[in-house]
Amino acid sequence: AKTIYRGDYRAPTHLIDSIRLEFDLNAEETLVKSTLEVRPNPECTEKDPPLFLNGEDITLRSVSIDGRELKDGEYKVDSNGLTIPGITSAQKLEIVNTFSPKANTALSGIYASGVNLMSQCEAQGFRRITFFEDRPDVLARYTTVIRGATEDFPVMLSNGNLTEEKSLEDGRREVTYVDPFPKPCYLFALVAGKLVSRASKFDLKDGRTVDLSVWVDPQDLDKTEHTLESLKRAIRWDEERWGLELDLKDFKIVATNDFNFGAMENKGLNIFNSRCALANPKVATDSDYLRIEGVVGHEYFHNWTGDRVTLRDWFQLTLKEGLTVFRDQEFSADMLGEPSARAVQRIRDVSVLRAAQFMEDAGPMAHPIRPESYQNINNFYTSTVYEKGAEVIRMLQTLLGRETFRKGFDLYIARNDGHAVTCEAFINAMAEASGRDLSEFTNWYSQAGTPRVTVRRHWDEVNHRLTLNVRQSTPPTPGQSVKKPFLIPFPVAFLNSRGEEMPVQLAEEDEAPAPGTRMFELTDETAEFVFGGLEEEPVVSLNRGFAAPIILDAGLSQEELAFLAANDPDPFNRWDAMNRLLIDAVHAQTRARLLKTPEDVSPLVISAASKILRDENLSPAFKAVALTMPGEKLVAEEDPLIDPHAVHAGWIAVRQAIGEKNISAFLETAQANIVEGPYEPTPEKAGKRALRNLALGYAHAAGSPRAAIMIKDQFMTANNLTDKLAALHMMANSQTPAKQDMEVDALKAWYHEPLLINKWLTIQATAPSFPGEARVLERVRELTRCPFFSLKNPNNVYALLLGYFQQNPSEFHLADGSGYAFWAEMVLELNRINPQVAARVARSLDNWRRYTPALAEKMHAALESVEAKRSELSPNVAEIIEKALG
Ligand code: B3K
Ligand code: ZN
Repeated sequence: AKTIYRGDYRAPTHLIDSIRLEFDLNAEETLVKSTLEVRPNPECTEKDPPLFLNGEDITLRSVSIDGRELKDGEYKVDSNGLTIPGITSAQKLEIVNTFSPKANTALSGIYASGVNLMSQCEAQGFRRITFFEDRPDVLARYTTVIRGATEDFPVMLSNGNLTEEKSLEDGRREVTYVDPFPKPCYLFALVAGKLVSRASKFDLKDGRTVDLSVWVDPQDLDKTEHTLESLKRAIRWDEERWGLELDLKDFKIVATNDFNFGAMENKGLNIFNSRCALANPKVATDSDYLRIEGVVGHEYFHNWTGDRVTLRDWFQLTLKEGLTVFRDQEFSADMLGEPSARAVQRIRDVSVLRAAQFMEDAGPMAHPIRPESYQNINNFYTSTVYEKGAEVIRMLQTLLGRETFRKGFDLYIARNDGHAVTCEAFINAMAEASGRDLSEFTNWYSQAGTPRVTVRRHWDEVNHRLTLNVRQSTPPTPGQSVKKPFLIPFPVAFLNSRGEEMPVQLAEEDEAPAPGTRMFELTDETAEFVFGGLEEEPVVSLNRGFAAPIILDAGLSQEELAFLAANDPDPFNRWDAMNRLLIDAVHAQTRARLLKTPEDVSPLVISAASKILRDENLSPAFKAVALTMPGEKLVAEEDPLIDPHAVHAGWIAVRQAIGEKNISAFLETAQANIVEGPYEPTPEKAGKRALRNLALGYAHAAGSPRAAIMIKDQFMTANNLTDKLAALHMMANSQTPAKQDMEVDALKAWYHEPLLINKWLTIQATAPSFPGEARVLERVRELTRCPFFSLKNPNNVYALLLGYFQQNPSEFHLADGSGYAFWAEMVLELNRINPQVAARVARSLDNWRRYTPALAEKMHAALESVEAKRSELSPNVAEIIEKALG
């Protein structure tokens, strides 16, 4: 496949000022008439270049210029698009084409979802609707006319304002939408079908009243309240925190069960995967409620960071995604209120980054947040572009301070509104607002890989001075063997033996600052800091709040980690210390298994866990995150060679030891954290549920019969999905014979609700198998053939197959390689149906080189078996496989 390089950007040959689209809807075959006002781009340096319009999987019917139909030979059409020479002045171009929504299983362009039609144009779906310059720097004004049978399509929506609505003589209806804002075609949307809505008026701060609505299948109307309320909170927050107002009279959200991604920020008409939009206590857990609020916020915030200020080219993706993730993280944190609750949000965000992005940065797909090249842009909607991109924005806020950052943000919006720009636009606005040269900072945009920061301490007992020697280095990544140092914010705090913060005073300074965190910056490969004015040797608390996305080796002993886990006033670092103790404990147990030298789980980690569990000053929500076992994959990632079975056994041993040594405390905690009354997804109540379920999990893992009874009872009586699902999950992960009945009961009750079926599938895919039971591989394979699973439905695939391939390492990495063979089979099947989904599944074998040789060899063979079908592979999958083998 062809590689596209960032440096090869050329301005468009022609500009398209306006487009009028007329759709005659039909699920089998839809007809599109597109009228374009085209003119040569004065900024194009080529002399009289032909006009090229992208078009894929669509059938051209006719092309006319200023009313004259072009004959064969006056244009050229192939599988990539339409070429028309001789457009050297402004012209009116009329194109008629058709496509089939029903046949569109790639879910890109316009496709059928149940009885409805949905669109998804980002990144390159518009070319599957009509011929157009499908690139984000061509901004046009859209008028969309939709005609459809009244019976099939009682609702027809597109971007902008409804300006006309009429019944046609043939029993169809026609609607016209005009979008007042010029936009790139990736933000176009069309939705039609039998939808109903929950609507509400909303008063903006500037005095205008707007219409908000959430559109769904009729059976989902009772799952839209949280969506609508989240949207209102997002609008209010964007006004208050960033001074940004909604620019439309009307803002719509649509939910669909068939969607490749989480959601899409189409101008004024956001389309959501139902799992990121629909909630009620029966179908959504506490974390679903949070995720929905976050994603509704994310898409809404794109209206300014993405839609009004858009991208010049797809290499700039992080300009809108990193920034908008940063904004949605801040929104979610603000919705939680007080600082310790906000910390829980930060802990969750960092956990996601460490689990997914650090792994990506260490594998064959490692890329800078702004990639230098790609084969298929859809493969670059990654946790690097999104989550690491958000960390890079957050570092800017940390370095410049909130107030200056806000000035820079305002400048960025004001200056670039209505334009398609590059990441430089953001950096330049920040540099100008702060008066600071940020050129050193841009390494974060151009270099891949996670920096390692190592800190070594020297305590001078005579002079009471502490020296920190800091070294940063970043391992090589594909195509980047040597790295320059990064500009890294480096917060430092000191604790005395009572756990109180001490002043952080440089030895050369005369005055001690107030006790607390002090911000420094790392700029070179090495740095030395000498601190004085210290009454005793402090315990250091570094990179508080995860100020930089680095792997920090602070050189802390297990005792110091236990001290921080018990005492650090900074909740993030307190969690981090506990988390590190847990990870180290699993490492120790894994090693003990590999070396066949049994050892007890460190009493330090057990007592640290018990202290947190019993600490009356900590919130339940915090205790729950602090005592959550780190994922097996996260732990394994730090091993020189991964043996998933040894890690699994080590993980089980640590959880069991913590459970056994604290069994009564866990049972008491479970008892004390029952949430009474009707279900509410508030942070306090959700925190209690999380802690109760965590406590039950530990007690159950330690073999407590009482815990088993409480779990069963919870499954039967819970008035909410959080508790019910947690109970089912705990049972499915244990050897109890009662689990079969529970699983069957759940399936019967959940059969008609796709959201619940997906949760059920994930439980099956991520459970262990015990002696005497069928292997998970066999169960998963069987489930792919059952009537409630379809390879055509991305959510089914993510729930079952990604669950198995990516969240159940000890069952997937079977010694005989049969798990990998099944992976290859699924990738090839999906490749024919939906290349984007197939490519996501394909990434499950990315870091095969990291495994023990026996496994690595079999993973390699599976990759080669897919590569052998090269000629059948979509460009999406081909790129992933090629890079994995690379
Ligand atoms: N911008 C969309 C992503 C679309 C994915 C295309 N492969 C969702 C979001 O980030 O808001
Ligand atoms: Zn986004």
